[in-house]
Amino acid sequence: MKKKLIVTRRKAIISGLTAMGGLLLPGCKSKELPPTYGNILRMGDNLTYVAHRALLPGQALVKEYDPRDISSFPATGTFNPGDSSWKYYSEEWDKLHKNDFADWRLSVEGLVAKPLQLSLKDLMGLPAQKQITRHSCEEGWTAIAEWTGVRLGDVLKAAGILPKARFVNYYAFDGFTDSLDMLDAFHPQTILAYGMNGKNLPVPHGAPIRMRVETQIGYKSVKYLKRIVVTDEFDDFGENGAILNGWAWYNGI
Ligand SMILES: Nc1nc2c(c(=O)[nH]1)N[C@H]1C(S)=C(S)[C@@H](COP(=O)(O)O)O[C@H]1N2
Ligand SMILES: [Mo]
Repeated sequence: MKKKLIVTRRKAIISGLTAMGGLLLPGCKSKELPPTYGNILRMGDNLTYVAHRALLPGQALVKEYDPRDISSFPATGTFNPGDSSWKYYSEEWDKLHKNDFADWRLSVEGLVAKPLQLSLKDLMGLPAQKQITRHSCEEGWTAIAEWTGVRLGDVLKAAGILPKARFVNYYAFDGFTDSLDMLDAFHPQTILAYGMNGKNLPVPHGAPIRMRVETQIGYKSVKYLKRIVVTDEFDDFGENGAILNGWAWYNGI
């Protein structure tokens, strides 16, 4: 009897999902579903993505905090790409670091009218934005910090993204790679951060520049940025990406 109930319930869930898919699909352009749609193991991602996109206005802001809420902030994952005993050691980053990142450039390329090579000075010359937000790591901890940077959207506008563009891929010196759809890339709180709590971004937290994606879980905020590529095609980035490491591509908070 109990078993039957479970079966029935599962059927209900499945038909619920199908109904929801049916409801959403007819008028649904592919951009209203995550690129991981169709993978049965990733059904949960589809629901989070669709629910967030349907229920929240695209540009809803995340909560910002008071300076007195700023907390201690552990560094995780890679915390020094210049450590040659580390498996993600980057000689390139190490050299740039030793010269105070004077030669560091952020490459913005792909489906853009004008590819850019931005120095730290170039980025700091764009309108700056400060925000005190909570970071949530998939491992269960959270921390609050003040970030200073430029809107990713401003950089993309400066490069002139082409109409076909659908994703913004970003690559780090330690191999970390991820992507955002256009809604999150142009979210007003998605910034390229060069400052943390009023100081230059410290090495453990991603110097010289990290992504801050305040609308999603911590691992989307990739540190040690090197390259941004605008594209019209989803890439899971193999073992450098979230999916193969068991994480969701979309993980809205
Ligand atoms: N390049 C790079 N970015 C990264 C990581 C990493 O290991 N390398 N770890 C991610 C994870 S899982 C989290 S929770 C945050 C941690 O940021 P923090 O080290 O500033 O606390 O960075 C994210 N970005
Ligand atoms: Mo994390």
